[in-house]
Amino acid sequence: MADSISLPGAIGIPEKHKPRPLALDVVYDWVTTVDHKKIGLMYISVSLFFLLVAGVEALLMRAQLFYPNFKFLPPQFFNELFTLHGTTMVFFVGMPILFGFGNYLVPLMIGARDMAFPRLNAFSFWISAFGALLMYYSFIGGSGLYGAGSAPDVGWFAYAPLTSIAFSRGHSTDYWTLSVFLSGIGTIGTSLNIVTTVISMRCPGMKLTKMPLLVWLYFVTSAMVFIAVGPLTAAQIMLTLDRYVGSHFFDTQAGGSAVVWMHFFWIFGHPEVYILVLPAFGFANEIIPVFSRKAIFGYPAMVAATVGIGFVSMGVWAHHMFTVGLGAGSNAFFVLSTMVVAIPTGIKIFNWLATIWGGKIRFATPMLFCIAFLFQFLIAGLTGIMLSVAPLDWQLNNSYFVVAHFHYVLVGAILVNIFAAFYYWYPKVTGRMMSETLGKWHFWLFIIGFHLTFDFMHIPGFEGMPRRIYTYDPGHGWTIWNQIATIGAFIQAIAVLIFVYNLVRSYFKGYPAGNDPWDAWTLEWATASPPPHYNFAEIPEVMSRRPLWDIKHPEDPDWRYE
Ligand code: HEM
Ligand SMILES: [Cu+2]
Repeated sequence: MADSISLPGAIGIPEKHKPRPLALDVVYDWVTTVDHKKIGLMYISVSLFFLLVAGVEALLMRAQLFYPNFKFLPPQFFNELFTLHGTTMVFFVGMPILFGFGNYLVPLMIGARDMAFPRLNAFSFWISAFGALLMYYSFIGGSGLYGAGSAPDVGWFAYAPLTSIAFSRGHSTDYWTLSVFLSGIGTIGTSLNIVTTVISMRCPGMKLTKMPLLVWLYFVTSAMVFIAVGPLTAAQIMLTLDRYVGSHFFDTQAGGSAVVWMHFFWIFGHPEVYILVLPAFGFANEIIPVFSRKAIFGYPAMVAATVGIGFVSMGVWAHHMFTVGLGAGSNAFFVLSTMVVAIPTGIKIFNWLATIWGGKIRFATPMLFCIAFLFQFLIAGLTGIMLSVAPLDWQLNNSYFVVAHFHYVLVGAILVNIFAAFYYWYPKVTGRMMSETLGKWHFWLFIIGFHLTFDFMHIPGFEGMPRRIYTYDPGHGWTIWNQIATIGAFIQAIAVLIFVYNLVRSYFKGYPAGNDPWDAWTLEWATASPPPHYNFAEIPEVMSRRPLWDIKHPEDPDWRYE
């Protein structure tokens, strides 16, 4: 373990001499903190909790789908489950966990002491957390927990007229609208913080062309949030006006249009999947080089591809609406624009492979997850291209082929790289290593479970199984594929429990990590583990994209070649 580099001034009062804070002091400290590291960890902890909640929802749905005509769950509750599962996983797991990592890492990686707006940072976290709580309060806020509770039941994209006051009685839809609206405000606040921090708080020498790629990914992601979240927020305000003030924005019977809601939602919804996947790409950009012992291949192309994806992904949204009847002209445009996304994405996959090629690979758990990500993201991309062919999408739209495709991206690429990030940066956050043995169990069980759940799911999709059905007849030949998928889902659940156990156990019993257990090259590894609250006693100065490489290899520094 290379534990050699720590910048001057990292010395403080030895822990053992500090008086033990009272529990209340600790709670007060976390509740009132404006420290980006603590706020990042709170984002990550709350999201992990909701990952387990949404995971249980997924298991309940999979159990219901194990047998044809199974009566394990009532249909109304199934509608609530997929609505909550989808909404929670996207808005209260994916976004906050990725912004949690961004909050923790971006200031450290650019050599700053904190985010540009610490109080806004705290506000953004608490309003997002409140949004998540409000969403689940809906279960008890209405008429009881089981059966017709008032949990939202309109699906995660809440199409009109399902959400109209005529169809959606009570406040179930309002809980969806308000909690997603609040999480949107939090996300915009955090994005504003990240963009301002990246522009104005980089340490001396860190030009934009010398920033770690992960920081670039968060920069572009945050800029996309500004553009994408606005339309969703506006549509939610219009929906609430339709429900309570009698306007008719989405009311097709009164001069409005249900299709307009779809445009507004997917103008947000498609960039949203890139807002989720770009930070996950960023994790791969940091982990793959360190475990291949080679600098990333094609840094400038990686930056250009990221910006390219940011732009193009804003112009593909109607590929979710090929069956709405927008007309051949616009369908053709959105077929082409969707296919164009494959170019910058392909560049990224090529550059990751070129980085691994000829490298001295260390198959530690973070790298294993990144290798699985590479393979699974490629498959997810290919089924995405299939669905971008409008005539084929007319057959597969809203089928289980689509459910398999987006889970291949959300689980196979994003969640898998989030796991990689945990194993990679946990030593920095806690000062202890996660268990590699438990890590390997987590990895192999999760990957086997994942492929059992989502590979075979494409088949009933091809055979016409619609999404969101709570049961099906035995005669379709879908039973075996659903049973394999359900078994896979439970295997994934066991893997996630091993992961949670590893997180908790390692906090108390993990090997001491030191400052730089992976012999890495970016600035966060130059601080102590965990970093002091002020991050750096003296703001560092960098000369290349791998500042720690330069310090460790003065005989052959990177700045000579950049
Ligand atoms: C890890 C294991 C997971 C399993 C077994 C699982 C299972 C399911 C099931 C059974 C459905 C309902 C399908 C239907 O009835 O149409 C569903 C829908 C969905 N899932 Fe997952 N899921 C998992 C992870 C995730 C993750 C990590 C995300 C996002 C980050 C996610 C996002 C969604 C979304 C957006 C929907 C659509 C909900 C809707 O139709 O409104 N899932 N999932
Ligand atoms: Cu899309």
